[in-house]
Amino acid sequence: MNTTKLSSVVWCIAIALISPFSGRAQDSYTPTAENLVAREWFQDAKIGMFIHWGLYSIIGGGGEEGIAEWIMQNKKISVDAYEKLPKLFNPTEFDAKAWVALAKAAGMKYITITTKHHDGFAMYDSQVSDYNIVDGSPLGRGIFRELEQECKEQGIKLFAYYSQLDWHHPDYFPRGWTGRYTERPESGNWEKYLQYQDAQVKELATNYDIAGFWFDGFWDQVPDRETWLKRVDYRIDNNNTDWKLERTYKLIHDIKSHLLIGNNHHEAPYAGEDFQMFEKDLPGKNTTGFGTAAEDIGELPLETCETINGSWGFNLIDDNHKSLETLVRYVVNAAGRNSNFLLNVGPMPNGRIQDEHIKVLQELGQWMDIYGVTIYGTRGGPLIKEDAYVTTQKDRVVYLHILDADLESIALETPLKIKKMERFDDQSAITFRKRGKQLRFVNPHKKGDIVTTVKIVLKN
Ligand code: FHN
Repeated sequence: MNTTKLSSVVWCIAIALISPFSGRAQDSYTPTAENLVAREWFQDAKIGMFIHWGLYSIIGGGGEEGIAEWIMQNKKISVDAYEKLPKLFNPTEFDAKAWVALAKAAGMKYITITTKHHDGFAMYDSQVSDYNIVDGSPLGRGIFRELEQECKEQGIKLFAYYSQLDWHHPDYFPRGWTGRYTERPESGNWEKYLQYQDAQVKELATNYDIAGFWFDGFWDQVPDRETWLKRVDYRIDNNNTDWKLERTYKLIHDIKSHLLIGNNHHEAPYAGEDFQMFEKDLPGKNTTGFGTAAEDIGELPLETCETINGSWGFNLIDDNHKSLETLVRYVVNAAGRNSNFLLNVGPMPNGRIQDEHIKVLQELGQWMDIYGVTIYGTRGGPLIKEDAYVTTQKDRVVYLHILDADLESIALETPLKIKKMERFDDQSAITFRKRGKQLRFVNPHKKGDIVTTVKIVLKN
């Protein structure tokens, strides 16, 4: 090695040793065979139910639009005042069996639920802190355990949403850009907080039969909201805190290597993660402004999450319920972009899911009963035209989902060698012309189609 090379190697090692940003995630992560199998399952599963449920559900947004699980932050509620809520949380109508059955009826293959949201209250029987549903609420039942057992019973998987951000724990310090009105002491021990977080994560990974973790709140660690709204790379600008992701991810994978880890940090994946998520957006669209940019889409399985109305947690006045058409188009658009769709409901404080949501979920399930073949187990592509159509593919069949009913005919360029084309639902043949790479056919749209799905069978 020449001296220039040698000095640059020494320099790199020195930077690695002194840099506060070194070793943020597992530097190298090789998923195990079990983990790769789990990723395949995840990609095949395609739709899941997201559930935001916690103390905040009692307040239902306080009569204001846009507030639900963020009420502690948005209404500047102190820890002392918020701590009155557990005693009021008595959702006697909670029925794990009914929730899981509803998810199944909607065609969902997994449930992801808040085991701890930003308010810090654990929805499972945590031994690390008694700020949890079993020790703290009159209900006194571990709803996460009940869901775990019911999911097993009904054959669907369960993921644990876990907020890294914590508005309750005194050691979550330095504060990020949220949780500053909680009247906690302006001091704390960051490492102690991480130990607490990891102890809870360990409980969840060890004691529950789950499929993985859905982390959130990592993005809190910037100085202010303005910085957060700008596209920031948290690897560089994160309030001088180190989340020690490598430690948390390794802890989980050492317990059960198949557990899938995703983190809603809105950035390119970090090593140690197994799937990448997108919030209120199709992958890469970033219409929210705080989402993940197109160039940050990595190689991992993808998942996009969305609210069934406008709120994650229960909001009393939110009537902005999405229609069946909107949800079906979301499912199809996500699958066409090789992504899962995680649809959120915010159950009410009595433990029930709103009737409007039950209805549309059942309708979605009826649509999935017919069209599921074109979604489950497929991969996105190979054809896509924004707002016009997307495709999914499995083996020698491509499913073309036409989103634009007004398109009279479709002309596109593709090397695909086509044996036959037919409407998916009634198998009626579609006449097509293929000259070289040019494919042309009349849009077989029929009145009542939410999307018009065409089955394209490829030649061997
Ligand atoms: O702040 C949370 C929000 O409450 C909700 O949990 C969503 C779900 O994707 N994630 C965060 C915002 O990015």
